[in-house]
Amino acid sequence: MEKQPAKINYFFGRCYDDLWRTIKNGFSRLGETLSDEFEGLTDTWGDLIDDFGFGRLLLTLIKTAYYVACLLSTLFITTSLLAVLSAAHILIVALIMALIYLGFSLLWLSDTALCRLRKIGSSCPQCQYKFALPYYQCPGCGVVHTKLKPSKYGILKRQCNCGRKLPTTFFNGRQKLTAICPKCGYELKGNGFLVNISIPVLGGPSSGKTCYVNMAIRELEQLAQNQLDFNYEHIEQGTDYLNDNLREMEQGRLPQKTSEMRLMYYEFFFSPKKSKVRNEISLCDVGGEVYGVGTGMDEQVGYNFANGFLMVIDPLSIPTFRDQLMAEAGMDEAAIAEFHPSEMPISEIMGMLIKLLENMRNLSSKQRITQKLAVVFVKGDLPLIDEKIGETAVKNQLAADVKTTRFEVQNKLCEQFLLENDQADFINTVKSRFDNVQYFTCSALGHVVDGSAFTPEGVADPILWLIDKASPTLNFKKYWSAR
Ligand SMILES: Nc1nc2c(ncn2[C@@H]2O[C@H](COP(=O)(O)OP(=O)(O)OP(=O)(O)O)[C@@H](O)[C@H]2O)c(=O)[nH]1
Ligand SMILES: [Mg+2]
Ligand SMILES: [Zn+2]
Ligand SMILES: [Zn+2]
Repeated sequence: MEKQPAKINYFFGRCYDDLWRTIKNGFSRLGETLSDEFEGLTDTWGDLIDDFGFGRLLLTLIKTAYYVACLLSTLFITTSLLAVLSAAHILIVALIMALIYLGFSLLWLSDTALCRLRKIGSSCPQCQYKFALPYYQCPGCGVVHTKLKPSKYGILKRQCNCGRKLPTTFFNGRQKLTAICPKCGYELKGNGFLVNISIPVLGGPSSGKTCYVNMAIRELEQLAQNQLDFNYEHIEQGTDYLNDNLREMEQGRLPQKTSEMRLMYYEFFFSPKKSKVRNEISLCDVGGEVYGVGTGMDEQVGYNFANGFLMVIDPLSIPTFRDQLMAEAGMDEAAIAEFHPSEMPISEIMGMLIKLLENMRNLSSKQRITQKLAVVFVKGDLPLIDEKIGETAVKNQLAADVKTTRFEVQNKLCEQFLLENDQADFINTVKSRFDNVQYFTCSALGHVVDGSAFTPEGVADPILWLIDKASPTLNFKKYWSAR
């Protein structure tokens, strides 16, 4: 573990020094005594040689007997006693250490297991990286602790060099400290005890991503309160335009075109009221031009860390459907222009994503992408959509075949629609590369600009589906069965 700005815990450092020092002192004293006694013996005989006499000889013999007795007792009795006491000392310390290490291991294990099982982790809206343990700042001196977990610096708590005691696990409040991104130093607004679910939103320029993301978040907030018994809270990271966009859209005005060519993180907490771990949902919007060629999409690691992908499809970006609208629904160019059609072909966008993930993950062209994909037809208020793939079509099919589920019907209708409109390539690519794909139809605005407030339809479902699939603990069974 890299060096931390904290004091090493007594039992992991000084405890060994103290033990070693005590034993060393004992034996070095023993050495001194032995050498004193030996010196006494040699001195006596030295004195006798210098000044010989029978009286002195007698005294020398008595002294010799004394020193030999001393030497023998020191050598055998004291040494054994010292060895036994040292061994007892080592044993007692080892026993205490074993208990401490056991406690330490259990705590470390449960903290780590909790993180792994619940998929605890944060994502950084600035550099797009994801990590299990952020850096934490000492509230006393501001110094950053890079690995605040049970370690030699402390088991439940550690003492920062400034003297402040810091908790080292989720169980005793580590998450209340200020968390910092280990990659770029960004101060994270969520507190680290989170499950992050990040969902990049794909779609060409003017396909409807920004309208969709903002309206979907608004709808999720309402669902949280009215139907799901969830807590919703927008995280003010300063990386999104949620408040501005919603204010505009509530007045019946359109959000601005997204000029950012980097993923913009719209983040919010979205968790059952009683749950301790909070879900942090990140919907990532971006200027649609990024899905064109040579735009630096490959620098954005956020795609690699995604838990699911949401691709919006503007039906107007499919040329045959545009023709059909003109032929069958009597739309002219001016009427189509009111929907601000997207021009980028959907296969091109999907191709870009797959190529990007292959490069980032070293995948072969046969390997699959495990994250779930929601394909969402937006601008559902266009003529013909409701009867072909929208709510009316779904309800008719469900009534005709009671055995199928809503999800199956949605997939069937949308795939059929794409096939009829020469998009077999798209369907095949998606099927061959993604493990789990679900189609949806919705309308973020409900109508073209006419001065009145917009009326979104069905925008929450795709995100709920992706969250449901990505989260180990959440499921929206009740919600789906009520649909
Ligand atoms: N009628 C209708 N129009 C929509 C709907 N969603 C989007 N639009 C139109 O499509 C235009 C583009 O939508 P945006 O959400 O800005 O598109 P975007 O994908 O974010 O585009 P970029 O920011 O350029 O990548 C909007 O200005 C609307 O005119 C919808 O549900 N209904
Ligand atoms: Mg946009
Ligand atoms: Zn970062
Ligand atoms: Zn400190």
